[in-house]
Amino acid sequence: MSMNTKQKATVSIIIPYYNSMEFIGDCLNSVLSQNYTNLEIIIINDGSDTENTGYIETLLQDKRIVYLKNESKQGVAYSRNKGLSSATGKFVFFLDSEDILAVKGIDILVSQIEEAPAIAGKTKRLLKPNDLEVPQQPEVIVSDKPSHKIFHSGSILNVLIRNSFIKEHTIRFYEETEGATDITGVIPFILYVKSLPSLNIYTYFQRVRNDPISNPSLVQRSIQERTRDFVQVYMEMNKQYGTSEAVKEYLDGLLLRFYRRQVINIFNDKKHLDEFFALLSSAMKILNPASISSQPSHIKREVNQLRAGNKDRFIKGYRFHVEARDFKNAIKGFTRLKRYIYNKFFLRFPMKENYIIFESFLGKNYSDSPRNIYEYIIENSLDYQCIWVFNDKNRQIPGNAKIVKRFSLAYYYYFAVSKYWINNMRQPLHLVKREGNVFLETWHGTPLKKLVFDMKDVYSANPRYKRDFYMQSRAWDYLLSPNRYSSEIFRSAFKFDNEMLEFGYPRNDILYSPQKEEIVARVKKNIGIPDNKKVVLYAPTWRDDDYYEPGKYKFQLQLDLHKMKETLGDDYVVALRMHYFIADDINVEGLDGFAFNLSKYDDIAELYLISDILITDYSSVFFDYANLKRPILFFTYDLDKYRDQLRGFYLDFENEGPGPLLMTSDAVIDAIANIEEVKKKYAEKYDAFYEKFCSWHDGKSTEKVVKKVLLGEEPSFQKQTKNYGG
Ligand code: C2G
Repeated sequence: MSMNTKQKATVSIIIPYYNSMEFIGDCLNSVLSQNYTNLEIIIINDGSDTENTGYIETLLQDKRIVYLKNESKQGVAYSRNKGLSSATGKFVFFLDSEDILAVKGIDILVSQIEEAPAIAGKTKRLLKPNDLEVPQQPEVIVSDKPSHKIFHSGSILNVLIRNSFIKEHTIRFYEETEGATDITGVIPFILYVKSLPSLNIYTYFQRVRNDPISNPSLVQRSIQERTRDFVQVYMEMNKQYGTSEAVKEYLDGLLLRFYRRQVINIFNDKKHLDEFFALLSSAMKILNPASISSQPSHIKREVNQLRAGNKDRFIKGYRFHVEARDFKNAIKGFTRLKRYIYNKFFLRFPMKENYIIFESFLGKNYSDSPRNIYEYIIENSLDYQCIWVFNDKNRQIPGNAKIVKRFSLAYYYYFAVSKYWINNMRQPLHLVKREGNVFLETWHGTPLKKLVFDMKDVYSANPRYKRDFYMQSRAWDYLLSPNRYSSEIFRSAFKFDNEMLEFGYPRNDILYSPQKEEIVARVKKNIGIPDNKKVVLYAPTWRDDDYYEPGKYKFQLQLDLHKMKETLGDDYVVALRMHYFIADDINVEGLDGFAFNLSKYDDIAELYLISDILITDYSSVFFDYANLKRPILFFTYDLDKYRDQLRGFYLDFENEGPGPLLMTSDAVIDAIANIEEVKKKYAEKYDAFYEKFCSWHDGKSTEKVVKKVLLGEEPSFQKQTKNYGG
């Protein structure tokens, strides 16, 4: 069969690698498991740091791997050139170290190339794991496409190239820039090859990295850096190959494509105006004017002004273009229109110095630290106009706060004019903060599960999660911290570098209140829990992988409530409290008077107060509950999966946890029946736990926060200096 003769040809796969440890394993696996085995795998370590270098060196067992190393970072072009110099295969294929080859990808490309100098496969963007399962066409179809179409994005990836073609035309990448260097390797194809075969089959998965902040890929660098590189490459290639009509047309096409997609963002920051006007102007001056004939009229106008070097008119036109785009977007729907009004009008209204806008758990509750801060203001008759955000416009709360419905026009108005924003979660990305605004982020718990930049995941439900989080948290002037352990985590996980208020959580003041007993009596009465019954509170968290849609998570109750009632019903009742992300309703039918579904109850702190025992899993609730020094049981039926696959923990939970980890409903019932023994057994661990996580709390956290943030007083108490480790 002809297949066998083709199998003999070696394919050199060139993989430049720079600090992308979390991806290279998948990348190499996809290469090593190709059914086409005659490979020469050339990895060029571009001066990665020690940890990354160590990691990659542990992967190099296969004899087909050629490992090259740059002493310091030289860039992708240099590395690819180095790879090319040592490539001995009949074919060459460039693969990036975060990307993945499709099963049989190389086989299909080799079997279809015939005599062509190169062949292109189809590329799929890789955002989430199931993108790898994209359905393939049942039959391989090869069609001829013009070279400039194959390389329309300027990328050299996912093209199997005949090495003799590379040698004949001395293909090399331009090393003077970091980005846009692929183009330089593409030029010979544009010069010498009219069309190339192209497949209808996915052969390459190109990962969209989810952490453009700590580890940006080349295409995720700032628009300014990318523009500088692009223009430099454009000019240089024009100098070298501009006399070829085909290359000129190709380069001009790339320039116009880049301009149309990116220019709207380049001038966001006025300080770049002169530099980028000059840069773009110099590039546009050598553009062939015929190439703009098919462009829309505003692009034509802008390009002509750039060519004429007419800065003032260009800026005017450009601003008009931006305004027109914003307006066009705004009138696409009421939601967009409100955002537009917020940006263009409300933000220009005078700021109200004594307005404070509060939100807790995305407008679902009147709760958490924002509530305590608000109540401190009312109790002390401080002169502020308070505004609360709720999903339900008819919410009633104490005091005379203005209630606004989340995302209504009034909501935007009050966010725009209020000097103070107090929120326990992230604000929507589109709520741009104005100058002079003070944002107090209270956050909502001591972290157990890994957060944001400490999450090593390569995929996530929202690939923009890390970037968005980063942008949102830049707006926080103050972040509350409940303990030293959290302060350290917030610095690394959020990359938070503004002021951390290490006062403990206002939400926990109630747990130290002198009126505790009255509160308990009132709350129990309101709920209908008899005085003579003890309360077990079950408050689990949510699972990242179990949802109906983003923000709406499933929860399957694993506690056997009927058995609990039988065994413990004489002494206890159970308060069930699901996380605010849980959409499933808990069924308490037939359990009247024993099980109370309090998932919609406003403030969990009141439920802590009325309960004698807490059952939770991986929720931060136990860090707060421990302030009460009451027993805690962990119902961790899915511990391995949760810890190892979903999130990973900051804490040696099994050893440091202030209570037992129980895997079955029966074990939980048993522990409750023998709670005195559990208490004794965990007494020592509990004390250590309290010391590490609760000891900043003294019932006065709210006062400290208000004095610092609103009244501008420096706290008069001693700041904690003891280092608790962790
Ligand atoms: N919560 C609640 N009821 C639950 C679970 C949580 O009212 N059944 C509230 C508690 O105030 C808790 C907070 O929501 O402290 C955060 O819940 P977690 O279960 O810890 O989960 P998450 O919302 O993912 O936040 O740094 C902490 C983390 O970000 C955790």
